[in-house]
Amino acid sequence: MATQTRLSTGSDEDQRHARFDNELDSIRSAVEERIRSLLPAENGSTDLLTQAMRAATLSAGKRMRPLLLMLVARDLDCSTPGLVDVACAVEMVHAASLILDDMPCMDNAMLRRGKPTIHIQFGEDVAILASVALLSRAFSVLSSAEGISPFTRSRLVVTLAETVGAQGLVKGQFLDLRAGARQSPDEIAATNELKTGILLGVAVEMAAVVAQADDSVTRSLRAFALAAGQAFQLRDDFLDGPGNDSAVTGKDTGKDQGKATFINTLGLEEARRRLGAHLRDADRHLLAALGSKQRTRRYLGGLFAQYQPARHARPAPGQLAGRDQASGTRLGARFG
Ligand code: GRG
Repeated sequence: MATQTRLSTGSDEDQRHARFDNELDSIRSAVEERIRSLLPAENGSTDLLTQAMRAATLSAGKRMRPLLLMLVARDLDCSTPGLVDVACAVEMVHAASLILDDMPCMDNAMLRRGKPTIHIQFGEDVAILASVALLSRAFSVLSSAEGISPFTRSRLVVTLAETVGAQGLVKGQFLDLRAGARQSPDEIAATNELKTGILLGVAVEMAAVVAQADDSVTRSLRAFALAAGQAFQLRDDFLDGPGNDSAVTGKDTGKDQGKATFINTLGLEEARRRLGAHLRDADRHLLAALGSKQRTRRYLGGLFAQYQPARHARPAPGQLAGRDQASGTRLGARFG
């Protein structure tokens, strides 16, 4: 009897992992399928604009923002069908921003998601147009999302527009490009918030708006996303560092040389410590927002379990390729 209980406890845990992995896969597939149908269909081999839009959104990204949006909504017991469209709109904005970020006048990157960047594949003119077209498609998708009231849709549109604009993502990118290599830790954190945290923040905020969550829950969710965004930007900076292989990360490395990042300014050890502190903050805010609901927390735990910056910033073989895992430990505990 005792053996049976032990065996069934072990297999329950495995089943829980498998069920969660399936849930993540099915959200990713639903989002990708929906993006495919929301974008214009390719009209022959000369239709470079459509090809570029589809390549930028449907290439092998993690879909972190749509996953966070959908998981937070499920943790808030909301399953409105239109949520997938809201998630697709956020992913389109993200893809539009990556196209521009990679261009020669910005990061001048050659490789993204294991493939040549969009301007390398299609030309700079097409890349700019594809980015603008994706951005405008994102807003049209949001303004007609199924099963969401006109009032809520207009709130979503305003929220996303303010996130992208001159006080949001665009400002973050401007600061990243032009603020210079000598910045204080607070200035670096402010740039990282605008560049990365703000789009994670809008994803969880839009889930809260659709779920009609209380203001206090929405505030905690936003604080969670901003802390997770700081952690995620640090993870991204570690991936840019020496010893990382672009064959593993799928993108160029060394792009942060001469830039004000925490690693360049404060060193690897302090950057690693901050990453752990931000993850623990994220965990605290998530607990305040969602209590015992675990989907969002498990996803974030899995994302960071796949990458732990070693003291020399080189991921162990396969560290980035692992499956999503449910982390039983406190978020950030392993980062010191
Ligand atoms: C027109 C929407 C728009 C924006 C203009 C160019 C720009 C302003 C902003 C770029 C900001 C930027 C690229 C920040 C980096 C964020 C980041 C950490 C990207 C990597 O995200 P992942 O790892 O990528 O989620 P995948 O490929 O998995 O989707």
